[in-house]
Amino acid sequence: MRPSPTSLAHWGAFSADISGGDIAAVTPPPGDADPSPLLGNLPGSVRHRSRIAGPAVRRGWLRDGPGPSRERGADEYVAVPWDELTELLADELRRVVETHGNEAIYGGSYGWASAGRFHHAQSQVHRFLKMLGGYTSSRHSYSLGATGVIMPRVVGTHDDLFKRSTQWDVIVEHTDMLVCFGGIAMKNTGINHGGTTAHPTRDALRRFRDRGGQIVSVSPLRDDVDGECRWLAPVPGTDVAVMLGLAHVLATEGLADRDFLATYCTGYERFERYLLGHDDGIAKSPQWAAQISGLAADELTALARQMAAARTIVTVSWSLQRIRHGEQAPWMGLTLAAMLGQIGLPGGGFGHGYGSMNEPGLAPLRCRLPALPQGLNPVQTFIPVAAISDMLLHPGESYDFNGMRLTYPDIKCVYWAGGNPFHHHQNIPRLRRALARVDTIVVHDPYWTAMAKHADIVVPSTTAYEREDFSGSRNDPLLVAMHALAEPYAQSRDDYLTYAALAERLGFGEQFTEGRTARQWLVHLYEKWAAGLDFEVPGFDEFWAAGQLRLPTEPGLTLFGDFRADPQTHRLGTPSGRIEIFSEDIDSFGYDDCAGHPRWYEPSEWLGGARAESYPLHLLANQPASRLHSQLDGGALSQASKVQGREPIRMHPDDAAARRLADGDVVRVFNDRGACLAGVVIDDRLRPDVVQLSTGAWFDPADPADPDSMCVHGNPNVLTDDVGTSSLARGCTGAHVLVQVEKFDGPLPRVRAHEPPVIAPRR
Ligand SMILES: Nc1nc2c(c(=O)[nH]1)N[C@H]1C(S)=C(S)[C@@H](COP(=O)(O)OP(=O)(O)OC[C@H]3O[C@@H](n4cnc5c(=O)[nH]c(N)nc54)[C@H](O)[C@@H]3O)O[C@H]1N2
Ligand SMILES: Nc1nc2c(c(=O)[nH]1)N[C@H]1C(S)=C(S)[C@@H](COP(=O)(O)OP(=O)(O)OC[C@H]3O[C@@H](n4cnc5c(=O)[nH]c(N)nc54)[C@H](O)[C@@H]3O)O[C@H]1N2
Ligand SMILES: [Mo]
Repeated sequence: MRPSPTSLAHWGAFSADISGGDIAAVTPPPGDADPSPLLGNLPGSVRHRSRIAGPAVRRGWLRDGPGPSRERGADEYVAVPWDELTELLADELRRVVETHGNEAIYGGSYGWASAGRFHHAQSQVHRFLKMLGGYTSSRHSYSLGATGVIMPRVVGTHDDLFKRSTQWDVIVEHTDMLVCFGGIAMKNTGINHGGTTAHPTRDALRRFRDRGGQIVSVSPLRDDVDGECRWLAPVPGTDVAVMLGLAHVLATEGLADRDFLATYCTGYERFERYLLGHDDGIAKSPQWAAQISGLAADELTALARQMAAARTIVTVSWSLQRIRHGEQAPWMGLTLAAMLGQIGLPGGGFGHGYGSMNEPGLAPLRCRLPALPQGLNPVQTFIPVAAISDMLLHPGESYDFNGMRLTYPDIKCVYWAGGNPFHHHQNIPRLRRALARVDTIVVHDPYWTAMAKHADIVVPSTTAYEREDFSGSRNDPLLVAMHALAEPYAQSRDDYLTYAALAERLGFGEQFTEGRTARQWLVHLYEKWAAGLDFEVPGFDEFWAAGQLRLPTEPGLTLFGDFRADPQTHRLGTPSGRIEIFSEDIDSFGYDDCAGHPRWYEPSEWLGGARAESYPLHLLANQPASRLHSQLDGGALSQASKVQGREPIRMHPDDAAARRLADGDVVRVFNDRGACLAGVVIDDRLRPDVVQLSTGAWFDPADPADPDSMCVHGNPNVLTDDVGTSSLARGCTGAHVLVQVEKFDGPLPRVRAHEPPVIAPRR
């Protein structure tokens, strides 16, 4: 073993012991107060059996040429040499462009890939496809599909809600009550895209409580807050009704800050008519909210009064907008905070995503980070990111999005690098049918994910630990040098080299590489960045040898503090320059699923609706505590969480007893869209009738040839509905789904998710 230099993952910096060409052990840096347990998935990941060893082409595609195919996901592969792969792929791209135009390439390629500013998979693929003449792109994210559209319309930004949020130190010092919808899930705070080197949340909450601060967690799961809190467990998906109930108390008991609403907001009166029931005859009172949410009306009344009497911050986790009508929860949370009148005061107001990412609450950098220039996309066509199956199944059809009427393009080639749609997308049976329709699917990934197993052309990428890079994120003070920890596994290659070879063959090699090796790009990006800074940084070699560089950050921020202090100079980027509790623009779109002010809509998947008669359990498909999404599902931490090899499903003791289930049983989780197996964990920290099965178990169909096949491993996206949040944002709604659970008595199918497919040698 030799000790090696440091690297960086989305969940933290580390140094590694290397043995046999793989990571043998990892050690977090001494400066990280609360290192993420996810580091435990790294040992053994470089040479894991699920790695893609070399370029491969699906047998049917090689035999029949490009075209729709239902064999995807069930076919064998043929190993091809790199030169042949480059030739086949370049020819196919040329064919698609010449026959169908660049719009026919879907290069949205959503996903988290890995940390690293240069080798960032999406930056590389987008740069390459732009030089090829462009591609149909995607907008927004699975994380923040609804927020990304609604918040710019009502507060003029969504980025600043996270980047320039009220900082933990300010909350610790000034806040009395932290009322958090969706909790502050410690499991989620390990992570930030690009990498994060310190984890301050646990310590901040400890200091907050030490000062006498109170946490109220509104969440179906008790453990969405670590340690002491007041736990209110509503029926999932009813938070907007709860917020309206609280708002009703403020409005009717003279507790709403009318000066704040008049000075800093617009449209409160229109909203208040709805709140008080002036037009529909339904007062959104605590009693009304209690009937919907299952919480006690008295408790809501008391809570509202306490919130008005204290320095209170209302936080809304990102999970609350990953549901049908997901626009409403952040908008209503903001409205509730506006009524309290504390937005912009230290420790009061609104927060979005505390406990969703290691970003809200952390000081932002005073400078930008180095980044790979990508150029412009000559193709204008885009889709909201979670509309992929809709697009592939309905070419030429038109749809509403954010006040526009758009048309789905006719996609012939799907090009993916750095993401896993079989992890992130809803209704996998539908996704499989959609993917069967295109001519060619190209996937770059280090691992044989389900997406790679549905590809026609499989490109083996290196992992971040087999190449040199640097990385950091905008709310973290360190730029970290990522030294190569191991040699590239088998025939895997950096995506950069793959694109360079393709570009060369397609006639734009020099334009793509600018004549630089990867190492030369690192130096170039660093030096160009350094030249644009208004402070001095060491030269690249010095930075590289030191392993990290500390950058200046902006401490002491309060969200919208500037706006509060001077609403004229610091107008918000909304049409009125203020917080829009009523938005004329949204109202003018006339959508029946998103009105001009926040309001309660019945979710499609919830325990109060008719669908619950057939599927009486509300499944929360939240983020896994044991990994980042589907990444390193084969790692030690993730594997240790499995029950008989299946993803754990947590159930309340009453729900388990009603089905005669015991800890460790394997169950079939199902609804009318699909089914999966999972392993029972009985836990009373859930509201009854709620079950929790996190995302991220690799999709593993019992019969790969059948698109409706059960997943034997526990991927909840075989169950979720592929429907957008509303006509406004069309965001991902995968966090919630109604299901039934029964004991699985059949012979247990083997989990093959992490086995490579059959790969034949090239004859
Ligand atoms: N039901 C349900 N579904 C959800 C959610 C939910 O709450 N419920 N949450 C959603 C959210 S918020 C998100 S962000 C998405 C996440 O969805 P994704 O971001 O698609 O999930 P990941 O597993 O992170 O996929 C990253 C892939 O990139 C690969 N990769 C890593 N490094 C490299 C590289 O250098 N090059 C290449 N080519 N590939 C690389 C990894 O091996 C992995 O396969 O899931 C969404 N899906
Ligand atoms: N360990 C780990 N951390 C992660 C990730 C990961 O994969 N693993 N993914 C990262 C990414 S990309 C993202 S976008 C963020 C996502 O951050 P979030 O979307 O906030 O994360 P979730 O875990 O889906 O949800 C947080 C909690 O919200 C609660 N919740 C769900 N629905 C409701 C509801 O209707 N009402 C209320 N009141 N509460 C509800 C659930 O109990 C859940 O545990 O997490 C990031 N952090
Ligand atoms: Mo996300």
